[in-house]
Amino acid sequence: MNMFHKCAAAAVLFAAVATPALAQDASIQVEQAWARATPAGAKTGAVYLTIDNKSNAAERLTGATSDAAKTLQIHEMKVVGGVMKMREITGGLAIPANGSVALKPGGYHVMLIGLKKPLKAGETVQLTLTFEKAGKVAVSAPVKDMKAGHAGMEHMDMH
Ligand SMILES: [Cu+2]
Repeated sequence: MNMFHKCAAAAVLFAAVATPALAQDASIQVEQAWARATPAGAKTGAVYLTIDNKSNAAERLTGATSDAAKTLQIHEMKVVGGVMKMREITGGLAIPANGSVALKPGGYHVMLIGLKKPLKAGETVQLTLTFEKAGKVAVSAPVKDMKAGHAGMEHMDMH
C-alpha cells in the first residue's frame, strides 16, 4: 500500500470540503488587530483592526465589549476645519458586502473608555465585537508602543 498517495488524496478531499464551510462560518474576519499602549493613569485607549466581510450581504459593526474597560465605543476621527475631532458612530459601522473597513490611527477606532489599568506593550487586549448578522466575534489585540506617531497623543487629549 502506498501511504503517500493515500494521505495526499485525503488532504485534497479535506481542502475541497473545508473551504466552502469556512467561508460560510467566517463571513466576518478580523485581521491586524492591535491596541495602542497608554501612559500611566490613562482612562482611555484605542484598538485598531481590519474587518473583512466575506459575505454577499452588507454588515454592520454595532458594538464591542472587553474586560479591559467599562465601555467600548466605535469612533471616527476626522479633521474638521484644521482641528482633529472625534465622534461616536451611532447606528453601527457599515462593512460593505465583499469589502473591508480598516480601523486605523487617524480614522475609525474602537475606543476603550474607563480603562481598568493602563495598556502595556507586550500584553494582549481581549475584546468581543458584535455584528448585526454575524453576531459576536472574539478578537485578541496585542498592545504595541507607538511613540513614533503623534496622532495618538492628540487622540488622548480629546478625552
Ligand atoms: Cu475615540
